[in-house]
Amino acid sequence: MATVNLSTYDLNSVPQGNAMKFGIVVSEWNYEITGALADGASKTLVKHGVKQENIHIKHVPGSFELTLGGQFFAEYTDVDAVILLGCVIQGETRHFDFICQGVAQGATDLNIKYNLPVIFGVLTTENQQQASDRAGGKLGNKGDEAAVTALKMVALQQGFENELLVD
Ligand code: DLZ
Repeated sequence: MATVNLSTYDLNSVPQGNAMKFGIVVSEWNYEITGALADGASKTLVKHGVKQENIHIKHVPGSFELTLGGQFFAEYTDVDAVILLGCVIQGETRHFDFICQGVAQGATDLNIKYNLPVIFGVLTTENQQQASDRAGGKLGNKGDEAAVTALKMVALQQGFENELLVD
């Protein structure tokens, strides 16, 4: 089966982030994966004009804590968007399901509660290989994709705030 690099995107379609600020919350569980996601997200933001000093990275113990980490950014900072980065790998128990459900719903709730783009950059995989493939491996880097999504959502919001019609 042919492999597809999920992180391929049209560079010209990504807004410039020169005046934008971002918070990134990174889970320490599976850090060899989540660290690579954070690296990808950070580099992608910089590639699209975001100043290094406007990228704020904080760590939480596990993916379940990503929601509260995101809430701290929303409550205590003036970032334009938050990127949540984690990696949950299926184990023998149902822990996987509860963590995935919790953080997915938590991220959704934050978006709505704060009217703030909170990007879901959590890998939910069956094994380590699937995670590596998506953290800088043959299927790209989900952190890059999360950064592009964040840039697009901030630009969309700013368009609404400036009463510009956006396609
Ligand atoms: C406990 C746990 C397990 C079993 N697996 C993962 C995982 O694959 N990825 C991850 O990010 N975190 C895991 N955790 C930790 C939980 O996210 C959380 O930190 C603990 O349940 C404490 O709230």
